[in-house]
Amino acid sequence: MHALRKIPMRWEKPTEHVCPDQALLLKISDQRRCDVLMMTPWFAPIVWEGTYNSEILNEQFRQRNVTVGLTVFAIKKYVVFLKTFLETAETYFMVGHRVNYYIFTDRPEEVPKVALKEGRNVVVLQVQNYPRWQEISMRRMEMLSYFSQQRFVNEVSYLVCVDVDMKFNDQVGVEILSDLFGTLHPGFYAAERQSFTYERRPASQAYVPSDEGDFYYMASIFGGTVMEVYKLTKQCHEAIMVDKANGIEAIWQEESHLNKYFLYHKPTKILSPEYMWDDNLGRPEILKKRRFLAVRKNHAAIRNK
Ligand code: 4GW
Ligand code: MN
Repeated sequence: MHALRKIPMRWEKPTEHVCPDQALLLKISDQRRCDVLMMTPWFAPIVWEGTYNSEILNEQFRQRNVTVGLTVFAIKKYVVFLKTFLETAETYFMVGHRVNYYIFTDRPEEVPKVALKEGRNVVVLQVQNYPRWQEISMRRMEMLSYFSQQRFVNEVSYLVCVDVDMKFNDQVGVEILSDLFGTLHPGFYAAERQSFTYERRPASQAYVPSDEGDFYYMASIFGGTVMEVYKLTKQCHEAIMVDKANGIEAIWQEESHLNKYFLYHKPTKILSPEYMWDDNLGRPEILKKRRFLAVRKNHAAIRNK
C-alpha cells in the first residue's frame, strides 16, 4: 500500500472569496480574481484569465529557451480532427516558443500538411490501433510513458497531452507550464465532491473513497515536465493493467486513473475550465476566455470504425 494513502486528503472549498481592502492592494494585484479559487490548499495556482502576466512569464520561458511537446492521438477516423487542431494550435498554442507536435497515429499517410511557423515541428509516431475504443483511449498512457523515456526526454522540457477532437480558440501559453498540471473538468468545477464521478468500486486500482478527492480533473489535457509525465503515465498504465488482470475497467477509463493519481500526487498547477471547455455547457460569467474547445463530433460517422 502506498505510504501517502495514510495521509487524510480532506478539505472543503471556501464558499466565499473576500478580497482585501482596495487601499491595501499593491499595483501588481490587478492580477487577481475575487470570484474564483486562485490557489489550492497545497499552494498550486489555479490558472484563470486575470491572474497572471503573460509578458513576464513569456520572458522567463524565453530566457530558458524552452521547447514544449504537444502530444495528440489520432487513431483510425480521428485523423479527421488533425487539420483544425494543428491550424488553430499554430495560431494560439505557445506563440513565440519552440513547439514539437507529436502525432500518434496508425494512419501516418493521412496526417495533413499544415504550414508551421519557425521553431515548430510535426513528428509523426506510428502506433498500433486497438479494436475497443476504451482500449484506444487507455493505451495512450502506455504509449506516452514509453515515448517519454525513449524520445521526449531528449527533445523537450515540458509535455502537454491532449485530446485531438479539440480546437484552440484563444491563447494557451507558458502560463500552463509547471512540474505537473491537471485541468478542472468543465462539468464539475463548481460541483460538490460527492458528485465527482471517481471510480467508486474498491476492486479497481482507480478507487477513490467517498470522503477524499480535491477536484475532478479531465483527462483531455494534462502535462508537466517529461519526468513527471513519465511517472504519471507509467503509474496509470500499470494500474490499468492490474485492473485488466482482475477483470475490471474503471468507469471513465484512464480519466479515473488520472484522478486517482492526482489525489496522491498533487498537481503543482491547475488549469481552469478555460483550458477545456465545451460550448454545450453555455458561457458562464466567470469564464473570461474559452481557450481550448471541444469540437462537435458526429459520433455515428467517426467512432467504432
Ligand atoms: C468510440 O467509438 C470511440 S473511438 C471513442 C474514442 C475513440 C477514439 C479516440 C478513436 O477512435 N481514435 C482516437 O484517436 N481516439 C483518441 O482518444 C483521440 O485522441 C481522442 O481525442 C481521445 C479520447 O477520445 P474522445 O475524444 O472520443 O473522448 P471524449 O468523448 O471523452 O472527448
Ligand atoms: Mn475528446
